[in-house]
Amino acid sequence: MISSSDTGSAMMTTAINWHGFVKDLRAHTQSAAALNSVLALIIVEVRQLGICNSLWGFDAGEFVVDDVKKRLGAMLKNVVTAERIAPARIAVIIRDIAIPELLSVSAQKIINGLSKPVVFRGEAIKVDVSLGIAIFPQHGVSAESLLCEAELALDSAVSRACSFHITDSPYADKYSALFRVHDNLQQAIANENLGLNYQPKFDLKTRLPVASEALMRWHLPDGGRVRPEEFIAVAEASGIIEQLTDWAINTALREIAELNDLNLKMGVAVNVSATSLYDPAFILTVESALAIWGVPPQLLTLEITETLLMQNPRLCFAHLSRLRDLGVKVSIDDFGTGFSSLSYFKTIPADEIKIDQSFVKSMEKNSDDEKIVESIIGLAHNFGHQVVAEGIESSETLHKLQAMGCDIGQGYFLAKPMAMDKYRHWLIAEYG
Ligand code: G
Ligand code: G
Ligand code: MN
Repeated sequence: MISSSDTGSAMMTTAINWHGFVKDLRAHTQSAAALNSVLALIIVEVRQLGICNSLWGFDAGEFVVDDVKKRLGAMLKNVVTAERIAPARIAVIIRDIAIPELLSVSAQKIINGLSKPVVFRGEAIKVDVSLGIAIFPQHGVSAESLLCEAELALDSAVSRACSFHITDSPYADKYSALFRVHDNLQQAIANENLGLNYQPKFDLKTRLPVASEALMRWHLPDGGRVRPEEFIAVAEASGIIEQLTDWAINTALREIAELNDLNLKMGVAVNVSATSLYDPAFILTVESALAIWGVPPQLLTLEITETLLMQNPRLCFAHLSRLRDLGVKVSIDDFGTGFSSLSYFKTIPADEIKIDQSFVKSMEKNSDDEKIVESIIGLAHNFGHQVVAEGIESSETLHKLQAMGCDIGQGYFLAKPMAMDKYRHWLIAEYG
């Protein structure tokens, strides 16, 4: 955030807010994906800030950066964020780009707008900037990849002594790659090349399995498998995610109904991504899938990541409440990484909190992580939520979690994800 004083002579500083910026960028790329709109990320580097510092002092350097940041925020329309992300770099997000080809005009406008010298204590300081630009979704479908592209573009501008550079090489490639993945996923659904693996979740008191988490796998014709991290973001950006979520819920319920018929009454948890939860039709999808497969709603849990929840708590909470009204359970996934505030926590419409596996995995080595796990368990219990620990990889971790009163456990030490055939045989052999 800006902390500044405008007496002109006092110190003026703009704090570096990298983490805040990345969080903002994630939120904006995700809402752009949901709205099918284009956004631009521009990184502006103030050149020769070091020289400015040594000629006029650090106050002057800070003043220049602050001034550039303010001018950037005011210069273009649709600027949603302008943050200092490094000592000499300010990143700007522009949303609703109608014609990406015109971004070179915006770049020129920025360069012109910043060419007027900054006046500091009577000195006119000339500011020289370089710009790196990347466009969502063409150049990157995640905040991280977009940042990389913009940084690379900036490096390229600096190294070629250009005032700005818009990522170009992967432009056409990535655009067509997006469509290729879209087509391939559509075929994968049609040709049944998608599958679900089931990883059991155990009651930690009885050590009996109570449910499983359905994890999507994309089987390639050459025998390879693609993990969801690699295609969910693309599926969101290319608009095929609704179909995927629909498929996952229906497949999980169909397969769970088959287990029920064998008297293996197991719940199932399905991961739901941002775009699907925001879609008002999603509630209908869930309701009709439950009816089609005749599965009691309390056997279905929907896992929503905490990060997604915090992007638009009001809308998410409203949709989650309606899902809970159907009798479906809601689980907050990867909890502890999404910075939800405690004031939200008290109103989260959830049945279950899943502690992020990063804390659980390092509990043995890191006593801070152990404290975090223990605190989350206490917090969740105080609010009447069940707690799941995922990523249990050793008996030591398991015993500690049991001693802490954690309700449910999931992890490689207990059981790995299995295809349905294997999962069914495993259930019958161990508990049938
Ligand atoms: O096994 P694993 O690599 O399967 O899962 C990686 C990530 O992908 C996890 O964060 C998980 O929540 C997510 N994931 C797995 N299956 C699905 C799915 O069906 N839909 C969505 N949206 N995410 C999934
Ligand atoms: O984000 P989500 O909680 O949905 O992620 C589940 C992911 O965690 C899946 O990729 C699953 O395969 C993985 N997973 C489950 N248990 C363990 C474990 O004990 N160790 C590790 N490394 N990964 C696990
Ligand atoms: Mn999950």
